[in-house]
Amino acid sequence: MQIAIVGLAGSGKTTVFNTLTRGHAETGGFGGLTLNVGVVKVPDERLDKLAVIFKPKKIVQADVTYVDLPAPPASSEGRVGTEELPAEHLARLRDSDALLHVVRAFEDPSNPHPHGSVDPERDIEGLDLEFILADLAMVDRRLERLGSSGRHGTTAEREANEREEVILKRLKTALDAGRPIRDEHLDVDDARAIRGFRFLTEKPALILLNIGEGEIAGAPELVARIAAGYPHEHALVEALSAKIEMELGELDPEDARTFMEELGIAESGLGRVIALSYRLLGLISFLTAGPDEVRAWPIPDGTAAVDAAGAIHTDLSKGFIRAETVAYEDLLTLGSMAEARKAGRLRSEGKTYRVKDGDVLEILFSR
Ligand SMILES: Nc1nc2c(ncn2[C@@H]2O[C@H](COP(=O)(O)OP(=O)(O)OP(=O)(O)O)[C@@H](O)[C@H]2O)c(=O)[nH]1
Ligand SMILES: [Mg+2]
Repeated sequence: MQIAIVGLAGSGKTTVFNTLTRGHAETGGFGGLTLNVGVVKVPDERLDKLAVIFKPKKIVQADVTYVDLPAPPASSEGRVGTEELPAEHLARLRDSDALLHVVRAFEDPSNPHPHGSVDPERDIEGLDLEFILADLAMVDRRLERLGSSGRHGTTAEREANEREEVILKRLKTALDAGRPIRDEHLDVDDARAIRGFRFLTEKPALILLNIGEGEIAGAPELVARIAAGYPHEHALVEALSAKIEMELGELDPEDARTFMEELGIAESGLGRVIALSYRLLGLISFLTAGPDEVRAWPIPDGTAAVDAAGAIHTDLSKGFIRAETVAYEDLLTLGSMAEARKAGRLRSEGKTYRVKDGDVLEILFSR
């Protein structure tokens, strides 16, 4: 799973990246073109609790990759233009599963906003428009090609082309009206037909308002206001003081606690953002537990047991017999798989069983 950190120049993308990855990438680059990549372990206290029971050799958390993309340079017309992004960056962006859109909400007279004022709504709209234009350019190019060469080929090819044309025209109407593709409620077949384009406005987005340290108390109100004005599908709004979180991450836990008390912060925003990005991607975790390892496996919500087995290894999916399943809470209360079985809480589930978050699975398979 990969999440792209996007946003206007100087909004705090690299600061957020450092916070999430506990990294030390250079901030304040102002239009520098460095791309940062980091892997973040998803905190999951269930793993620690299971480890007490199973005493495994290791604990493996689920992970998410974050890519910090530099803001696109201003185009000749003064817009930020995705077309000006280096090809490698654009490919990274398209290959991401979701967007973490960092928006400047902090005031800092010593570091003026490039547009002269701090205005989160304007900035959100600005970047959204860029992404809409980038998708629209792809749709137009493809429609043009389909118009000229799409009439050739076998019957099956022509039919597929016609079908694609219908979907793309629908997307064009939406994009022309300023609507992101994720608002279109495409059915499964249509979504599959356009998957190869990796449209930017189809990706789920987490709008992260980067607030100043003096604005933490007002954060819920700000989030509510921005969310009310952003009624889009697969979009969440959250606030974080990136600079503070980055500084917190550099302190040892005791000092961090004192610092948080001084600032009146109840909990660190870091875990919240990681958990939110997980939710945004529609991911859940199933767990495996044994003497070797206790581990969380990320899968899309709705995954069938046979496919969940495949996330561990393709052999497990090919030779799938059944999944011995117990809910994490039951396992924790009862203390072992054997006790769970005695208590009738261990279920044998077949291929099509829809795996739930926190299911502890043992896959039985034949080679
Ligand atoms: N006062 C204040 N400054 C911040 C905050 N977050 C980031 N900054 C500062 O804003 C400047 C830009 O932050 P970066 O994280 O480099 O922003 P960026 O979006 O990565 O910038 P580019 O990569 O150049 O587009 C740096 O000087 C940061 O220290 C904040 O919450 N409060
Ligand atoms: Mg940066």
